[in-house]
Amino acid sequence: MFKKILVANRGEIALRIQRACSELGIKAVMVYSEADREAKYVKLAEEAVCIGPAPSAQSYLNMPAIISAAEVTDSEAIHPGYGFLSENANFAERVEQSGFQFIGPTPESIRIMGDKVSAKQAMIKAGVPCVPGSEGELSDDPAINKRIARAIGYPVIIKASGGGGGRGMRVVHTEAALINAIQMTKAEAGAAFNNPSVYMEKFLQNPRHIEIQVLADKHKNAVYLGERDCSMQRRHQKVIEESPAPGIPRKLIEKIGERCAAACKKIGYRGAGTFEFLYENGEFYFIEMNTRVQVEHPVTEFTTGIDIVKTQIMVAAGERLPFTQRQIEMRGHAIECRINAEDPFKFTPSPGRISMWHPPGGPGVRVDSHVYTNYFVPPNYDSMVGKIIVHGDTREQALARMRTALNETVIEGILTNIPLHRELMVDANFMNGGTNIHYLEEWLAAHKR
Ligand code: MV4
Repeated sequence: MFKKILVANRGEIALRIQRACSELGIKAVMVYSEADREAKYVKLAEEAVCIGPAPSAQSYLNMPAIISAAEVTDSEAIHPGYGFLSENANFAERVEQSGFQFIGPTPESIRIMGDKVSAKQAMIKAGVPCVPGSEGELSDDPAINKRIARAIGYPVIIKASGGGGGRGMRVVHTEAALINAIQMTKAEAGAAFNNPSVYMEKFLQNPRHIEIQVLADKHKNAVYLGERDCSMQRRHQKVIEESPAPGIPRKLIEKIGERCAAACKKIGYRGAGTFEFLYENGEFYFIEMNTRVQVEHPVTEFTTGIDIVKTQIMVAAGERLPFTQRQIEMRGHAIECRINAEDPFKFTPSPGRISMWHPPGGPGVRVDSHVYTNYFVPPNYDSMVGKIIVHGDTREQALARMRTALNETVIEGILTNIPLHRELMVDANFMNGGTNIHYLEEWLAAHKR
């Protein structure tokens, strides 16, 4: 096992990784920008290295600064967390070329999944069901593209191969609009991702966003840890996640989960990963794979009892997965609310000093946050200041626990989205379960203030 790991991230996930290291008896070296000197995990750290000024481009995205920090501290491995460099294949490659273990999949796996056309091709080959669409990248031939769209049936969606997470997409409703839409998307993709490649899919009008968590080791073992429903989102930012996904038959989840685990074995995947699916009319359609730990991983940790971050570290060190698929059981229901420093209904960021931080507690309540009373939320990064995660025997109990937890929480000095969460936890449709990816935006439009 590693003796020392460098944590190349900030915020709640930096603290989460530091805690996992502590439990494993590993020293965690924390890095921080000039804006993060006061972070809790920096104060807690035995060793911390300043890697640059506040802007991410000069600190958390600064590869030479991070690799130098690993060198000067004699770290053996680098955990990238989520965001920043976590899904950058070139970073993973440079980490390994510098003699460190990258805590994540191989650069090759990251590269395949980063290109959405090659990701889809790998999944089709591995037997994972995908959205019907073009076989790979679109050509420049208008006649061929019209034929593909006709075969799929309108509406179709044009997506940039270098995009993902909602960037570089365009919905097309008629043949009259098709050729121009392809040209526009290609031009934007060339400028934004330095990759003009685009592909076409059937546009699903009212899907849910369901994802499957996987873990794999370096010995061709892979398991799935059930699903998460991440449909409650606004502008591609998830707001609430839960597991299990309400109303989806267990047999169907098991079938798709087995496919994901089998695909991991087939492509030599290792580490934690997430298969993203759209779910509509009882069918799953793969769209993308994330090759990092995700914000919402605690939901799965609650339902399976498995520590995903500890397991990431263990498999990176070459250990075998300490459980088989048969030993993994899902229990109860978990819900996560992301707590953002923002206006709860206008969504304008609200950085600043937190004059009072009083987190909730009690049975089945987990709070992952790096903040504390008198902490200053810097304006330079994502607005998420923490997550409240609850677990109960049933969805109803989890909902009741979340309402209690949100009522207990006191955060003063900044605005947060807790008032929004409190309203959603008593919303009849959310309480009923199974709302789709458009629900929150429609709800906000109907509850204007
Ligand atoms: C789609 C889709 C409908 N049909 N693909 C958006 C993010 C990216 N991961 C894929 N996305 C979508 N792909 C087809 N063929 C609708 C979306 C989509 C979406 C997906 C998941 C979560 C939120 C979303 C919000 C808007 C659109």
